[in-house]
Amino acid sequence: MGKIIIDPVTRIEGHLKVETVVDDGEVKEAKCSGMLFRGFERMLEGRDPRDAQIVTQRICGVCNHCHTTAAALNLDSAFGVADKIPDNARIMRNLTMGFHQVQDHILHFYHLAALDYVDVAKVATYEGQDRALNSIKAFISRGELAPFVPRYEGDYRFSAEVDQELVSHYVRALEMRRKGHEATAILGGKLPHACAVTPGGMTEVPTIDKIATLLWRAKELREFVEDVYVPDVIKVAETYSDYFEIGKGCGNFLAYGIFDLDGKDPDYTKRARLFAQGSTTTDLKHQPLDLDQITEWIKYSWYEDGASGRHPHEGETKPQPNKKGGYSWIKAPRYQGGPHEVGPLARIAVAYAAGDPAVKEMVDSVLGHFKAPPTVLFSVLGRHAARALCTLHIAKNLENWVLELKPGEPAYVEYTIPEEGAGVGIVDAARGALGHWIVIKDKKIGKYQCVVPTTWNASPMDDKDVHGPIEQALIGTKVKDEANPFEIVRIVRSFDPCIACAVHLLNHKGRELQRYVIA
Ligand code: NFE
Ligand code: MG
Repeated sequence: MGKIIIDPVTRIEGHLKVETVVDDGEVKEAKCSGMLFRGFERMLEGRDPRDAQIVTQRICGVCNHCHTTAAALNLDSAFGVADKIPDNARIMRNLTMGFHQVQDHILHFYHLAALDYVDVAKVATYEGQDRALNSIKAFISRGELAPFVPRYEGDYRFSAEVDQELVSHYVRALEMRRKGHEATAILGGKLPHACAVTPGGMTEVPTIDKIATLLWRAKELREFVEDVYVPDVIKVAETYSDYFEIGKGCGNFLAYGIFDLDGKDPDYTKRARLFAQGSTTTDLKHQPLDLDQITEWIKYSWYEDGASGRHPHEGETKPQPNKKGGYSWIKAPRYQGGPHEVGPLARIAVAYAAGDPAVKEMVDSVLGHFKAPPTVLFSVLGRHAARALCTLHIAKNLENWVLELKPGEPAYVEYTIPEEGAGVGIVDAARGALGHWIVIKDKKIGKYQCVVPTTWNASPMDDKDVHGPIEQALIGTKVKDEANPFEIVRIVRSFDPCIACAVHLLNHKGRELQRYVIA
């Protein structure tokens, strides 16, 4: 029996430690630990509610725009204007979030995850004219492989030709991400941390020149997703098909839905969205979303006991760094009392279960290609495929949304800040269900809680000692080579964890010194 401790897990956003106990080549126990304490929710208390729009975006440099959107919806609801947002603003919010998510999914596949499967070292034998590949080749010939190391060695299965093609797509993907960011900035005012999305709508207005410049970016991104990203994911899936059997997880899925198709219903759980809200399990039967079913547990988290099991509206964030038994700064959110996976796989599973014809057609076509039943979705490769399909679905809608914009029509509605009140904003961020909750007292923020995607996925055990989704996905996994635990990192990265988001200011007092151990 030995321990494999990976700390930090590289090529993710933030500082995640994964500790597994391996016996006889199998993971018997797994613990996911968020190793940073941040204090965003505490920082917000006593401030003007509108500050939440500005401050929460700074939770993360990767998915800041998801927090932008969630905060705007939250404040719209607290200010009583959730159903009064002009269509122009609804569509511009969809577009900024859509362009953002397309580039973020591209980031995850090419820049964070693909290098688990692609051997960059094989660029050493490249003989073509591609400038990017030739500069990488020059680095390799000098014995330098940064920034592609550290990495594990062994299980790389593509031919040199395919590896080289995929590395060239890694470089093209950087350019595509730039186009996605530009598009979000055109409507968002700037990026990261857009300033034009505000409660009440948008301060940016659509104009003919913006529409034209968004259209070509939308087309280029769609073509990249259709012609490069989706085929590359299929290539990985064909060559590493055993990863359809690995990393199943907890089997419960939660999605808040995203991209409002109309803004009439003030209740976001019932609003028509491009991706449906709800929950499901591996039986793919759809259940409607009920936000009252969300609780956060802290038995194993470094927070003061006493507030365990509360709904986010009643939640507290009181750090207790050396708490006995604690192993993470991440809380353990639960839905209907149980752990739930969130993210692209949950989004696709919930939409499929809800009978969304477009999602069903995409999923059935991929399953048909592999002649496989829907159960293969609940796996490492299922998550990558689901992420690619989410990207495709968004990319196919961007051009239509651009053409729905109406220059000259309003994009903003006035509001007043109530003396007392409460609000909620829910969206499916790139990495999954993201909720912001506010309680207003004396026109100031009384409480603010964010329950973010990676809090769900990388959660520690709850008060009933039930493991979180990533922990469950690791337990039972066979590890072929303990010195190169590919299985563990491939499982963890398939969830696309972001620890900056998951743990809510770095506090030097609360941070332990890390030991890097692979034993
Ligand atoms: Ni920091 Fe985030 C996304 C949010 S994940 S990346 O997507 O919300 O916890
Ligand atoms: Mg929180």
